[in-house]
Amino acid sequence: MFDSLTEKLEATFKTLRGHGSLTDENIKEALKDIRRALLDADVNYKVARDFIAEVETEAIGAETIRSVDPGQLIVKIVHQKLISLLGSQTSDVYISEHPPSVIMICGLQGSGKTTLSSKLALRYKKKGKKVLLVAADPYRPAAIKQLQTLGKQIDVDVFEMGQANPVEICQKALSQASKQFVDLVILDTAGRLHIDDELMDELAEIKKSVKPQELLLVADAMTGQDAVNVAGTFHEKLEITGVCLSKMDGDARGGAALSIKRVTGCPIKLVGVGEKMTDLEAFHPERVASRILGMGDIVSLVEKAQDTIDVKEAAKLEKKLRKSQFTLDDFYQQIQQLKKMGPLESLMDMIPGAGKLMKGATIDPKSMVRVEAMILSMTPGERDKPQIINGSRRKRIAKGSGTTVQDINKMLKQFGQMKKMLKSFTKGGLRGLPKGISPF
Ligand SMILES: Nc1nc2c(ncn2[C@@H]2O[C@H](COP(=O)(O)OP(=O)(O)OP(=O)(O)O)[C@@H](O)[C@H]2O)c(=O)[nH]1
Ligand SMILES: [Mg+2]
Repeated sequence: MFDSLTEKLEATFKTLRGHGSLTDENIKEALKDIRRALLDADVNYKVARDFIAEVETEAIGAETIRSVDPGQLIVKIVHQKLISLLGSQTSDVYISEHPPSVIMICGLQGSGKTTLSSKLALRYKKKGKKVLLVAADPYRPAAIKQLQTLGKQIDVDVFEMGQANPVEICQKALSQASKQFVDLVILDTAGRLHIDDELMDELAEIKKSVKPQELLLVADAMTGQDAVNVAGTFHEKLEITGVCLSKMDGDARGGAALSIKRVTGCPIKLVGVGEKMTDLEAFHPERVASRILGMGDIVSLVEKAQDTIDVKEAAKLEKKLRKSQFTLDDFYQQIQQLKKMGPLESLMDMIPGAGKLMKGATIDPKSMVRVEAMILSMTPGERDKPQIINGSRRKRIAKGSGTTVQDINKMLKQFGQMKKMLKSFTKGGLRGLPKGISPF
């Protein structure tokens, strides 16, 4: 989502690098460009103005350090200031040591509350917690059904009392949770189209009665500065403990993420990056700042890989790679693992420099599907020893996979090249990566 901002900042830094040293003039020029880039990304104008003033003060103060590359120096300052703008430290969701811990989810209609409640439930279920989801939206009958469907999908219990009073629902849910030794209760409350007194009063009453450890607001990142205003009002009225930005996978420009902490004082704790139950990320200011500046975010990438890749399978694969026994079957398994990690474009942003490298070279999911179909149309023997795939076999595979013989030729050639490349990788190029992570 920060693509355009990243691109503009990179262009600014490149121009600066062209100069031998920093002067007041080239600093001013660069700052003007950075300010414009922030505003284009829909950052609150006061936030952008203060940001620029802070960078300017430091850059002018640092001007005397002549030995440093001027471009580098500004990048360093902007990086630090971005981290502070995004909230400095990672604020994780707080879970009480005395169960049940209560997380109350609130926000406007359609912001993503029910989705986020379920994603959170899955997150803590994976950590071994017993979770109870509570349908505290009695106004829309379909709301209960939606939560039940998601609960079933992730195998988490859902508490509901139909159209009863929401305060009562939450109280009853809590007493049931205590009896059943639930570790974490997540309250999915009702949303309204606009912020109104009725909504606020109801939420305040629930808060007073169940005393949640966390009161999280879900704000739609796509709404930009509106999300910031909503967060401000909710914080003022309810003292929320954190903001979760949903729909960060959309084409939002990043302004909400870059403004919320500074404008409202409330930290961003989580981000929703898709509709799937696993599309939830913790918000790490430093990593996001690095991503914005095109420095990549290897830590998140490795974490994501560790989370999704079957470590045992990966270790087996590594062994095969060393012995150069990588087959088309293994290739197929790798494609499946990759698909689990999410869209390739989002992974590319995390690799330093890859964003720039991949620019324009779109990764076509359709071609991945084609490769899958080709491999699936082969016999086990062919997958094991691609060298036996002669002309007539190629024809058969092309027919079976709805492709052409040329496509098969191309794929086999690429596979051969990849195998060669992987072999050279395993000969020492992989040391920097943690054990069990393959080079994909
Ligand atoms: N792409 C994307 N879609 C999301 C994300 N979070 C939620 N959605 C979608 O947004 C829509 C609304 O989400 P809900 O979770 O139902 O929102 P809600 O706040 O509970 O809505 P109400 O209960 O009607 O107030 C659904 O179609 C979700 O799939 C996200 O992070 N990314
Ligand atoms: Mg809902």
